[in-house]
Amino acid sequence: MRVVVDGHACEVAPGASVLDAVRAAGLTLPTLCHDDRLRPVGSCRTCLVRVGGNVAAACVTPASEDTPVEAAGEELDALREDAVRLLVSALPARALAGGRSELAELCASMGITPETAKGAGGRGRDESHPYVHLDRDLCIACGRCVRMCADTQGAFALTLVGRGAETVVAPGGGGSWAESDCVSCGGCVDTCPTGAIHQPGLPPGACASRALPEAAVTTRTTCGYCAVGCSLDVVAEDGRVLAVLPGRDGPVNRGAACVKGRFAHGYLRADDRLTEPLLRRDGRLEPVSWAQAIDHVARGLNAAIAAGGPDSIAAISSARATNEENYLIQKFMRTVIGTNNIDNCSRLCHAPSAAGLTASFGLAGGTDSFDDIERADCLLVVGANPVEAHPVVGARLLQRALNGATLVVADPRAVGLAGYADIHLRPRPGTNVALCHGIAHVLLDEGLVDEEFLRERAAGLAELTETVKRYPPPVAAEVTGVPEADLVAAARSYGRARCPAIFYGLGVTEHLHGTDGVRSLANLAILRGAVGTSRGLGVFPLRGQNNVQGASDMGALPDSLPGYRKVAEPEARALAESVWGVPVPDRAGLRIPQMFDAARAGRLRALWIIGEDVCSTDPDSNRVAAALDACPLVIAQELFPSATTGHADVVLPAASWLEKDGTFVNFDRRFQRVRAAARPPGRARTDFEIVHALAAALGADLGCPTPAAALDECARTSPHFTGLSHERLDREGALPWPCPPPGGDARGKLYTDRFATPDGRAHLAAAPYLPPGEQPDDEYPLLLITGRRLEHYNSGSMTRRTDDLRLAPTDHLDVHPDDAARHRLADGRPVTVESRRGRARLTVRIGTQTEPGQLFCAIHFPDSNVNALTSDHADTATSCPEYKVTAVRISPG
Ligand SMILES: Nc1nc2c(c(=O)[nH]1)N[C@H]1C(S)=C(S)[C@@H](COP(=O)(O)OP(=O)(O)OC[C@H]3O[C@@H](n4cnc5c(=O)[nH]c(N)nc54)[C@H](O)[C@@H]3O)O[C@H]1N2
Ligand SMILES: Nc1nc2c(c(=O)[nH]1)N[C@H]1C(S)=C(S)[C@@H](COP(=O)(O)OP(=O)(O)OC[C@H]3O[C@@H](n4cnc5c(=O)[nH]c(N)nc54)[C@H](O)[C@@H]3O)O[C@H]1N2
Ligand SMILES: [Mo]
Repeated sequence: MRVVVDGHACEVAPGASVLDAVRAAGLTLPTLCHDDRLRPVGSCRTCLVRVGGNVAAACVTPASEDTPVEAAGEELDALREDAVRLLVSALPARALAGGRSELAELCASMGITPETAKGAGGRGRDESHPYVHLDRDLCIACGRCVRMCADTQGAFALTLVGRGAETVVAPGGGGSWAESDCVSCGGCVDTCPTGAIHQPGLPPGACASRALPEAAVTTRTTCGYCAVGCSLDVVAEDGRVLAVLPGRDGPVNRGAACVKGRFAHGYLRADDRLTEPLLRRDGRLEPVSWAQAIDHVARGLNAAIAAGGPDSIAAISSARATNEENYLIQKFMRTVIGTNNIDNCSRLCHAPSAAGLTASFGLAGGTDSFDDIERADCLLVVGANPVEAHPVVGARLLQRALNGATLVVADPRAVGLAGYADIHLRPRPGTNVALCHGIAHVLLDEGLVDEEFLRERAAGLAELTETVKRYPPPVAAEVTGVPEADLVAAARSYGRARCPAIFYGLGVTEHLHGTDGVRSLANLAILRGAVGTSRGLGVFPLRGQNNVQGASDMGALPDSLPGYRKVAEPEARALAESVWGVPVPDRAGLRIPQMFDAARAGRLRALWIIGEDVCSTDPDSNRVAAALDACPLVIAQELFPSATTGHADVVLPAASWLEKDGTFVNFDRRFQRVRAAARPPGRARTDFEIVHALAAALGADLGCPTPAAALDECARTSPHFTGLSHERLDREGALPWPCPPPGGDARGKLYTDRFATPDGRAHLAAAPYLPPGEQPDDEYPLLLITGRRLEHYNSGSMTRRTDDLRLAPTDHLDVHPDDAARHRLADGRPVTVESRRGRARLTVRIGTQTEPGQLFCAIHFPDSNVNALTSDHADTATSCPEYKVTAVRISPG
């Protein structure tokens, strides 16, 4: 569309505002209530222009071909200046004193001096929240924070109160900010133009992006908490982090962040951070030099090899560490030690996704790019709570739902997105396969399937049809506890959508039949032809840790080399051997639970645990501790003392994600750069440096002197990664795998031509529903679900060492009021939870998020001992623990 601005024609997109047109003409207009990320409201009157002769706010006026715009000129300048003067005159002097806010800059550009600010103030502050402070006197009621909170985050925690000049932002509900529904994403802090809402540590009247010291250095990196893969700009001075700002151009987060990525970096300088190697002597861990520690480990490993061979050594690599570190660790185990005993935390998490998605589609990752989410008109979210566990994705999904997409949530608990769902299915934990088969039954029965796709591109329809005959809605309803009508309605929503998308999490994978759960969910996408086509967005596993996808991609798995090439296959080994120059052992190694079995049986002589607190987070933790105690040499590579370091013989202090260089792979298979923004404390070293040091002590040279060199080498070990390098990622930003060389097509959306299975087809899976490993009975009558809460992360080792602890100070057991009454539990009081294996202590929280007979707690406070309860039942295909189903009993005290 052509719009004339001050006599010059300029080109803008249809639907553009006059503000867009003025900017397209190369002019700037002052704006205060406007933020490009938000819907415009035109309340501050600082962007006044003439449109067809009439004065109008440019941000809310649609541009038109027929109506010329006047933007320049003394009269308009004066009008705009008056609007700003009027706003400023009501503010106290400190509003402009620092000169480091959007408002202060605007005033300076207009020649409005600080003396203009003559307001009396006195409206007070709210400093109840650890990360977000409010100085009410500086609020100009522009409403940006309110819109940010509602329209991008979907938290609806803020509102404007008062009338006229007295209008001011306030947390909804009338209480303090800390008591409000604020999810601490920092969106309001980022958009506030006056610094009324500001970050503690920065002066009121200062915007974080403007108020940081001149000497501060900003480093672009990728968040190291969950696998969303938010781009963050980390501002540090003298190697210490001052602030973390979400990258507006971040490919996944687009300027958003969550409480952890945005604010929870205080752990970096926690008093008890490990800063030097420790060696156990006479039962106590004592500081030693790196040389002593590495020498001790090297001699221990040599002794283990001498006594039990290479397979008596095992390593757990870290899904928190970079790709390059994981690559190097698996290379060390395979080439220096000579064993495939290497695994990573994916075992506890999304191993069933890797297995299930590979079997159904061919590759061990999500099928599509999250960039396409705006196209989805039906979201099926199964066993995932992204509002808390992947908040930036959760917020985007919620906005899609608020903007018209149908939302179907399958989760036993009423949390997060379930509150906004068109249909909320509450299956009994462990019954997903029956639920999916019930839905598939309806799809087939009602002809809501893509016949042509099934004929041309899928396999296994006859077998699946036979299986799902046994799951008509009444049967599926009986097994799952989901009302028949809801199940049918969910099937019709998914079946009739133009572009449906499936998101799922641990509520699908962490079960006795987790891989079947993944596959029965994938069936739905195949039946609809909603994968590998423009008619759907396939299946997104909401993978967990920052680099759990990458750790597996890099081959930190007992049966797979980099790129999921199987150690058992001669061609796969031959390729790795040609790059590494040494033979690769051909027998699959031990999975994590098998490592513990071997240790308890006296067959494991050394276990190297890198960045996983196995004694807190692996199931049946009393037996895990027994395994470590039975193993002659346990090395724990950690940031902090933990339950696991308590059983270690050597503790090596590691650098964290803010202190190192490399890449992570996020939940939709994107490689993104990680860059050091801070210095590791004391003598802590990166995992990369530690592996090299250990290899050198054993007389080996792993090559790959730098992380960049490690990724270059990795690119030669698998066709999935040939086009990847730090240099290219630095230039082009995020890149998904499979990633061919530059010029090739690195696409987020997979399988548009063919599936990556041997026959090129998508494979339907016909396994029947089988019950969970553990069921409530008379002795243990309640079913405990375990999972996550927003403020803390996994073992909590990092978030408990930040002010997140003020937001969520304790661990709760969610109990339905009926169960609380039956078991004489009072809200806020201690409760003992017992299973067949152990005992945990938590604090009761009575509410209706859980169904009667079901309990929920998180895993973030190891002292509560939650994993003493969980069992060693595990996914029959991948050994992923059945964390979501534990039979327990409860008693007060
Ligand atoms: N704040 C925060 N974010 C995190 C983490 C964290 O610790 N804290 N951890 C990260 C990691 S490692 C991971 S893997 C992800 C996990 O992210 P999610 O998978 O979203 O997390 P969970 O809370 O473990 O489980 C998801 C949901 O599954 C439901 N569920 C349990 N059993 C069943 C079932 O049988 N069927 C269905 N349909 N649902 C069921 C639970 O009620 C729960 O709401 O989060 C990542 N992000
Ligand atoms: N009951 C129950 N248990 C569960 C789950 C559940 O839902 N229920 N979920 C499971 C899942 S999905 C997961 S992923 C696991 C997570 O379990 P863990 O992997 O044990 O938990 P994290 O807290 O993510 O990180 C482990 C350790 O790594 C350290 N660390 C962080 N960054 C680095 C680094 O760069 N280098 C090194 N060397 N160390 C680092 C941290 O200090 C922390 O102690 O828990 C599992 N346990
Ligand atoms: Mo996880």
